[in-house]
Formats: sequence, structure tokens, C-alpha cells
Amino acid sequence: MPIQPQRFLDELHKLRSFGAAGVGKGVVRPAYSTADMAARDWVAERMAEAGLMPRFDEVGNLFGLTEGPSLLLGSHTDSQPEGGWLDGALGVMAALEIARAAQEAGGPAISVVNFQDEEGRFGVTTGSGIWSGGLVLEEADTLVDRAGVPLGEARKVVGHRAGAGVDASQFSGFLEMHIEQGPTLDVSGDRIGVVEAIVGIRDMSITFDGAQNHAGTTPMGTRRDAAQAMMQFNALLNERFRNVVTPQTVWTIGHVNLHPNAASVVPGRAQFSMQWRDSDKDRLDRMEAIIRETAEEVAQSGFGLTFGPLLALEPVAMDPTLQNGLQEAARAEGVAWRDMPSGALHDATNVARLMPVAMLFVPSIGGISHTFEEDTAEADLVTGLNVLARAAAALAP
Ligand code: HGY
Ligand code: MN
Ligand code: MN
Repeated sequence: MPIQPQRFLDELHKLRSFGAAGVGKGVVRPAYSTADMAARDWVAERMAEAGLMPRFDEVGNLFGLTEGPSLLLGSHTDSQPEGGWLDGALGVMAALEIARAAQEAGGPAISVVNFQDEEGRFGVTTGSGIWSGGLVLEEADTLVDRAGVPLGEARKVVGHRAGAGVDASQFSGFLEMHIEQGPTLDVSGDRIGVVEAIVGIRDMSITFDGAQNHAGTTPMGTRRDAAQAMMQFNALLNERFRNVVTPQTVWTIGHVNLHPNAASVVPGRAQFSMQWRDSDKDRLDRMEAIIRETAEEVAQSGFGLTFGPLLALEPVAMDPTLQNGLQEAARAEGVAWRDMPSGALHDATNVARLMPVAMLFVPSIGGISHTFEEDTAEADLVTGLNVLARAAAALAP
């Protein structure tokens, strides 16, 4: 296949112009924002130009289809509230270049996908979750973002673009290329990571209700300060997790809403996100039990306690045949590579419900992502493109 690395790099930079923000190469392109939909329309035009049939589904997932059975490549172009230019975008633009080269060469059969809301404005990998049947659309429509906007309302912007659903049985498998988003490759010096498995994730919101009051006149002994409850919960949790977790286990309180969030008011309510990830399902379940017990114990000192719905995705092993295809391609390209787990979540987790999936990583400079500073050397982006193209040519039907 006559892939053109420069064309791929030029388009990757062009994609960043939709929602470009911050220092370095940052983007702000959350799902369904004006920048996100403009980027999707631009990708759809590139798909059509490449000889693929662009097709949006009702959630805003965008497919670029070739005729007949094909291998599916892709990722997502939505971003975190403050995101980098490569998280997701790399996998989509590499897929587009390879599918275009395949069209130009008269084969192999490769289709492209650009999933919606991988970054979870409304939950966790929402677009691929709905497409794969892991999330029921009517239920997903009731999920709300941080501002309280329901998905059902936000996805109205897909509007006239939405066509019929895309039948997954036409795809023989799914390959997703992504930046690593962690330090492993950057430290080891390997240029390619072949993913063995993607960790599992649990995510739920927790709310402590206390008593809102004057911060100057309310004695410390009679306060029911919801922020103090949250911080006590966090301290106890870190202590109790010690006997359960491994060095690879992670947990995060990433979003906090204090009410009324004012310097001179004892907070009456603390609502926060609680997320935890591990490669072992039993450990994830044990951590959930500890989270619930600890929150209940803290609430006993005079707080209301509400748990939001639990979002859960189990750890997923990659398909051995596709994984082997990526390893063979890395060997043939003569680059240093290693097998490794994925600590970040990806659309491949959901797509694994429908077909065999595998993933490859390129290094993240400094191991950083989900921030404007995220970056990867262009030589590594091109190495990833070459390995993916070689693997796709060998694995496509
Ligand atoms: O959070 C994740 O792992 C993914 O990047 N959305
Ligand atoms: Mn991503
Ligand atoms: Mn991400």
C-alpha cells in the first residue's frame, strides 16, 4: 500500500485546528461541541475524498465504509475538557491514511471509525458503548454531563447527519492505534507497545449532604461540613486500600462540586467523582465494597449519603491472532517493541463485544496525556503508522 506519512502528518496537524487551545498542541473538543462536530464533518469529507462511504449513526459515531467485508481501524476525535492533539486523533488519522492508500491500491479492504464521546462527557466511552450494545440508547440518553445536560439533548446536534445504524458483521476485526499516555515506552526506549489487555474501570459519583451555614459564626463542634466529610472519606480510603491494591491499581477523585462553593459558607453539599481501575475484576469489586463501607461510616457522623449509578467496564484481553499480527509487523519494520498492558481505557474495550480487537501504542513524551502538554515525536507517529499499515495489510479479509 502506498501510504504517505507526510500526508498523514499534515492532516493530523489540520485536525488540531478544530478546537486548538492552550500552550503547545492542546485541543478543547468535547463530544458534540461546535469544534467536535466541525472536526467530524471535516473527517467525513476526507473519508468521501478517499473513496470511503461516510456514515454517521444517531449517536454521532462516524464510519468510513468500504464495500464488502473489511477490517475496521480507528479511535475517536473528541477530547477531554483540556486535551492533547493525539489522544484518539492519532488512531483516526492513521486509519484514514491507511484506508485511503488501500483504496488507491485497489485493496486490502479497510474501513475507518471515529467513535463519539470516548472521553466520557456522559460516562465512559459512550459512543462505542452504545454501538456495541453495552449501553442501551434510551438509558444512555438520560446520562448527564457536568453541567446537567442529558446526552439525549446534546446528541440532537447530530441532526440531519444521522443515518441508519452500521452493521458490525461486515467487519472481521478492529485495530486501534493510540498514544501510550503513560511512561513505559518513553522510559524503556521501545518505539511500539503491543497491548495484551486493557484494564477494567469503575466510576460513580458520591454525594455527602451536610448543613450549609455561616463560616464565621458556626462553631466547629456543631458544623456538618460536607467538604470535611469528603476529605475524611478520602483519607480513610487511602489507608484502607493499602491491603488490597497493587502498584498498578489507580483511583481518582477528579471532579468535585461543593455547594455553594463560596469562601464564607460552610459547604452544605459535596458531590464528587470516584473512579478506580485495575486489571483484576475481583480487586475492582473489593475496592467497591471498601468505598461503600467507608462512605457509609463517614456519613454516620451526621451526613446524608447518595451513590450515583455505577459505570463498569471489565478488563479485556486482546485477540491473540490480531496481537500476533501487530508483533509480526513491528518485527518486520525492525523497530524495538514490547508487549504491555493498557492502563487507559479505549473504545476497543467495547468493540471486543462484537469482534476480535487489538491495539498498538507509540510513546508519549514524558508519559503525559489528558493535558495540553501531551505530545509524541513525529518519527514515532510515522513508525506507528507503518506498523499499523503492515499489520492491517496482513490481517484484512
Ligand atoms: O480515561 C481514559 O482512560 C480514556 O482516555 N478516556
Ligand atoms: Mn483516547
Ligand atoms: Mn483520553
